[in-house]
Amino acid sequence: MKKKTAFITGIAGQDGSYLTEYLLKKNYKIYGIVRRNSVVEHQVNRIEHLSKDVELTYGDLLDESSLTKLLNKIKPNEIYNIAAQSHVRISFDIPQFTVKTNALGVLNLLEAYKNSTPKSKFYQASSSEMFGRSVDKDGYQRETTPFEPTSPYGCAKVFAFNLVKHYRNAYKLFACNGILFNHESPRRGSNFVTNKVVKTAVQIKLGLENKLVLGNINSYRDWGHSKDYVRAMHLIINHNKADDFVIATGKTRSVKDMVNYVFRRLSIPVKKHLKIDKKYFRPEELKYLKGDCSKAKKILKWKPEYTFENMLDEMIQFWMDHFKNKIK
Ligand code: NAP
Ligand code: F7E
Repeated sequence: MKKKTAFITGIAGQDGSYLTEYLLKKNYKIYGIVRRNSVVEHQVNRIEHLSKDVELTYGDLLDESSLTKLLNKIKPNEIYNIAAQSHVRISFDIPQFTVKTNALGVLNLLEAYKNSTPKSKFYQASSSEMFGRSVDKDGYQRETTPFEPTSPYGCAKVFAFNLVKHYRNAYKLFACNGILFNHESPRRGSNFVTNKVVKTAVQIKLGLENKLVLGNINSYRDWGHSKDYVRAMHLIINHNKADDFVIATGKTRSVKDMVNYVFRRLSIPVKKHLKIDKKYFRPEELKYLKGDCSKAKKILKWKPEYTFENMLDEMIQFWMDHFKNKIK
C-alpha cells in the first residue's frame, strides 16, 4: 500500500518533533521545513534522532515561493501548519514579526495549498490564547466562546483561525483548526513557565542555582502534555469532515500551584528561592484558561492520557538526568 505523506511546518519545534514521531509510527512519509540558523545544530536539535527518516528542506512561512515549490513537488495527503513565533510575552517585543509569521505566514501557506495541492487536508495550530479575556458563565472556554485576545500573538492567531475557516468555506478545502490549550513536555522551550520552573528547581536542588525569578504567578492555565495533543491533531485532520476542535484537559491551576507542586516534589522550600520580577509581567495578561473539550471527546473519541502530575514528573526526571550527566 502507498505510504501516506505529511508536510509539517515547525517540524523542529516541540509539537513538530512529537508529531513526526507519532506519524512515523503510523508509517507516514514525512517532509518538513526548517529555518536557516547560523548555528546549524540548533535547526534540528529536537529531531536529530529522526533525521534519517524525514526529508528536511529549508523553508519559511514568510517565503511563499519556498512553500509553493515544495507543495507542488510533494502534494502531501496532510499539511500540518505547526510553525509560529509561539512565545506570547515575546510577541509584545516583536509584534510585527509575530503577526507576519503567525497571521500572514498562514495566508502564504493557504495560498500555496489552494493553488498547488487543493486535494490535501490542512491542519492549523490555533490556540486558547485567542480567547483572551473571554470565559463562558460556567467557567470554561469552548468552540463557541467569543475571541477577545490579549496579545499580538493571540490577535494573529485569531486572524489565522478565521482565514482557515474562510478558505474552507470559500474554496471547499479540507482545512481545520485545533484550538489547543497549553501543552508541555521536556521538549518545551525553557523560557515557557513550566519548563523554566522545573529546570530551575532541579538546578536549585542540585546546588547549581539559588533563585527562581518569575512574573505573574496568579494566572491560571489548563496544562496538558504535547504527546497527547499531537495525537489530537492527527484525529482532527482525519475526521470525515473539516471542523474546529478545542483540545484541553478541563482542569485549571495557577502558576503558583504548579510551582508549589514542583518544589514539593523536590523537597525544597518555595519561599527561600522564589523571586518576583516585573520584567516578566505582560502589558496585558490572559488571566484564566479552562477548556471544555466535550466535542473532541464525543466526536473524535480523544482524551488525554497524561495527568498534570505525570507530565511535571517526567519533566523533573528529564532535567535531573540532564544535570546529573553534566556533573559526572
Ligand atoms: P515551538 O516549539 O516554538 O515550535 C515552533 C516552530 O516554528 C519552531 O521550529 C520554529 O523554528 C518554527 N518557526 C517559527 N517561525 C517560523 C517561520 N517564519 N517559518 C517557518 N518556521 C517557523 O512551538 P510549539 O510549542 O511546538 O507549538 C506549535 C504550534 O502550536 C505553534 O503554532 C504554537 O503557536 C501553537 N500552539 C502551541 C501551544 C502550546 O502550548 N505549546 C498551544 C496552542 C497553540 P525556529 O526554531 O527556527 O524558530
Ligand atoms: O506562560 C506566567 C505568564 O509563557 C504561562 C504558548 O505555548 O500557551 C503558551 O502561552 C503563564 C502566563 O505560556 C513567567 O504570565 C509567570 O500567565 O508558559 P507561558 P502562555 O503565555 O500561556 C498558549 C496556549 C500558546 O498558544 C502559546 O504558544 O505563566 N508566567 N512567570 C511566566 N511565563 C513565562 N514564560 N516566564 C515567566 O517567568
